[in-house]
Formats: sequence, structure tokens, C-alpha cells
Amino acid sequence: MAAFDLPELPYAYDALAPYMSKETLEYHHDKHHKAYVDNGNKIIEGLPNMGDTLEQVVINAHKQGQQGLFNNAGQHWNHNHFWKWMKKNGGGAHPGALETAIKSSFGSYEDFRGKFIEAGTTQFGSGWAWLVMDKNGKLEIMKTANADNPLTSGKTALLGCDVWEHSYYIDYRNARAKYLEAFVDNLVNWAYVEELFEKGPLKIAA
Ligand code: MN3
Repeated sequence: MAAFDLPELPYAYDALAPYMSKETLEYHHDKHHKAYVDNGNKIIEGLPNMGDTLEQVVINAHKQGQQGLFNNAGQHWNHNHFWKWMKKNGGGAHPGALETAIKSSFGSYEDFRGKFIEAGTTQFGSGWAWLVMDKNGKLEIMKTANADNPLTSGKTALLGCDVWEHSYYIDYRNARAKYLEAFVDNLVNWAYVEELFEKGPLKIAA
């Protein structure tokens, strides 16, 4: 595939304040995400073709034990989505087919909210909390360490929250739970989650 590119944020750097500050987004996007893109490009240059899409590169790097490529390509994929999973004045319950699926999978929106926040707070060390869809379209909560994501277990990510310290330490210090609550209640871009939900389970030819 062509080189990895750092996408622009889909909003201004100060758009998510006070829940996620301009300073956090500047460091997180311009330094951390950029480093994954730059390092991923350096590593992939020296390897045979790892796939035509970023998803294939992530899955193939995982299968082939190319840990350096996996870490950077995985984090590139995670962050491409993470920026779109947030918006100004986001969060809260989302009406429609997605909310019906959340209720049938978790009991209620509040139960989903609690389980998602719990996954993020109990992920030991760096990683991600996820709302995913399995191959049969059933919704689940999961958590992954470091750069790992639902692609490596054949699940479709509908929503993910970065719980690496670089995502919240400037704004929340060590209060990861407070950050997760603010993410779910005030930042989630449910329209993008619904778009992924409507597409259904991912079909990837690896
Ligand atoms: Mn991050």
C-alpha cells in the first residue's frame, strides 16, 4: 500500500474543550499520531508488500509477528478512527437502530455506559476500550493493550477510547475514570458510530 498519511483533525484543536484540551490534541495528534505514521512508514519501506489497505497491513503484521510494524500501523488505524469518534457537543444516548441494538445487547444505555467505562478503567497500562460487533452482528465491550485493536480478533470496532496516559494526563492527571466519563457523556460522535454499525461486520480479505 501507499505510505501512511497523517489525517487532519475533523475539528479545530480547541473544539473539544473543556473535555479534551487544545494542548492535549496538539500533543496527541501532532506528536504521538505523527510518530506512529513516520515510524510505520520507515518500517514498512523495508518489508515485502504487507497488504493493500491499512486493515490488511495491521492484520498481516499481527499474523507474521512484525511487532514494530503492528504497533505503528495499529496505532495509526486506532487514531484515524479515534478522531472521528469525537465531536463538539457529543455524547449521551443515541436514538434509532443503534440504541435498540445497545439495549438488546447490554440491557440499557446506562449498562452499556458502565461497562464501557469499566473496560477502560480496568485496562492495566496503556490500551483501548471498545464497543465492537462480532461476525453475527452482536455487540460486545472489549479492551485491548497497547496498539492492539478488534481487527486482530475478527471483530468490527464501532467505538474506541484511547486510554494511554497521553490521551488524558494533561487534562485529568491520573483520573482515568473521569476522562472516560467525559468521553462517553460529552464527546462521542454517535453519528459516526451509527455509520459503522449500519455497514455491518467488517469483511477483510487478508
Ligand atoms: Mn493515543
